[in-house]
Amino acid sequence: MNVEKYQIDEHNSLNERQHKKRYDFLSEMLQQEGIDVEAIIKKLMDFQIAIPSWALGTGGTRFGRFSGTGEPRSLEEKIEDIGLLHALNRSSGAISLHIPWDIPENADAIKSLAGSYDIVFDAVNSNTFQDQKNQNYSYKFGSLSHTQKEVRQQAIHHNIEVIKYGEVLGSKALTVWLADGSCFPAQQNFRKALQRTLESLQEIYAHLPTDWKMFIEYKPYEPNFYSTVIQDWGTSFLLANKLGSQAFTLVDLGHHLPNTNIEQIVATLMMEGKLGGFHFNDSKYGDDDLTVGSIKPYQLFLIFNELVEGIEDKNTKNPVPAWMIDASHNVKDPLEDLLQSVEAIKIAYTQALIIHREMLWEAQRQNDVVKAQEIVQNAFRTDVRPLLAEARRRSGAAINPLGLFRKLEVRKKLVEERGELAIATGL
Ligand code: PSV
Ligand code: MN
Repeated sequence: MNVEKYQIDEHNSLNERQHKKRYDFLSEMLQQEGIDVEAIIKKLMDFQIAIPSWALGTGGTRFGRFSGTGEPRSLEEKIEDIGLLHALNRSSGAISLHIPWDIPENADAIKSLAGSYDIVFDAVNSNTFQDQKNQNYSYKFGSLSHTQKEVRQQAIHHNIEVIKYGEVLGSKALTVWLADGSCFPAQQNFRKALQRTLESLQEIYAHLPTDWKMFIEYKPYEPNFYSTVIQDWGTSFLLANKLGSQAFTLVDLGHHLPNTNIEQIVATLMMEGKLGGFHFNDSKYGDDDLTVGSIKPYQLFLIFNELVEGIEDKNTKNPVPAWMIDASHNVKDPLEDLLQSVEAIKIAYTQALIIHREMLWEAQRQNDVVKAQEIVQNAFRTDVRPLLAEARRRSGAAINPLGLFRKLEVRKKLVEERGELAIATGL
């Protein structure tokens, strides 16, 4: 199914009056504070967040999976789902593919299908954390870091294949996340494992097209529980530096030990021009992969404060990071969950945009701790949702995407089309 333009127009005209009141009130207040509201609206209209191809179905845990209904059965249907999201919010105009979960068999047809929904291909992700059918060697004891050359070669070859798939689709980045590590002390020689990983990555990097980036994702534990070869941002940063100017660190919000100051990591990486990409999600304890902003919205805002600070500072040479969601939906409808996540990301981004930078820098220069806190918390406590709604309205999206999703009974229609038991590939 598609969400048609007339359905959006009808919804918007029903909601327009109330929206206008809220928007006029907020924009007037912000303008009085010297904030360029039009510039923010423009930034919001341009802001796109890639949807992971693996998160359009219901996820599970190692204890089981409670399937949803009407899930996309193919890559084509996943693109159709993202098309629905993008029609509703005009902020989900990209897809991040995981290979081999989502191999584009007919790349031209997939590319033109995506194009018909105004969707482009973001980073492609390799998978050497699971064994595939017909694979010669197992990744049980690692992939790019494996002690045996043949296993490493197989994993290197897979990454090169993933680049090739991405090239045909117009992707411009490869994300490498390794499950490699160890479950028990002394199982692995840390130094040698990292050295082997570097050498494997160097071989992959040599196959990277010149206009591509490589994102190296770190994670402290899981599925290995004692050590992970690329355990933290420092290790990823070290590898990215050794590889060269096309390699960057990717920050996944769920890949930190409790209470890690992620915003400071972001700032450090941006200072070095090495923050390449983001995987958004939220968590209470570990890599919970929950809806963005559902547990720690203040942390998300503080992260965006650093991102905006880094992006807007002309002296920072960091490229604008690739924005992606990496979540798993165990109890919610995946499409509703993704709509909520995109909204949460844009709220945090907007709250960071309304921070009065000059005033904040001055308070920091003066060591006026109280004022600095007031400035950022004032932004955080502002309900910026009317700005998001206005950006959507102007882009031809719905004033209230989730409201319209429910009103149109999208999931019910997808079930009618695909059946109750349609199950997506992915997590
Ligand atoms: C690993 O936990 C991760 O965050 C990586 O990005 C994977 O590619 C993704 O989740 C999906 O399993
Ligand atoms: Mn991730």
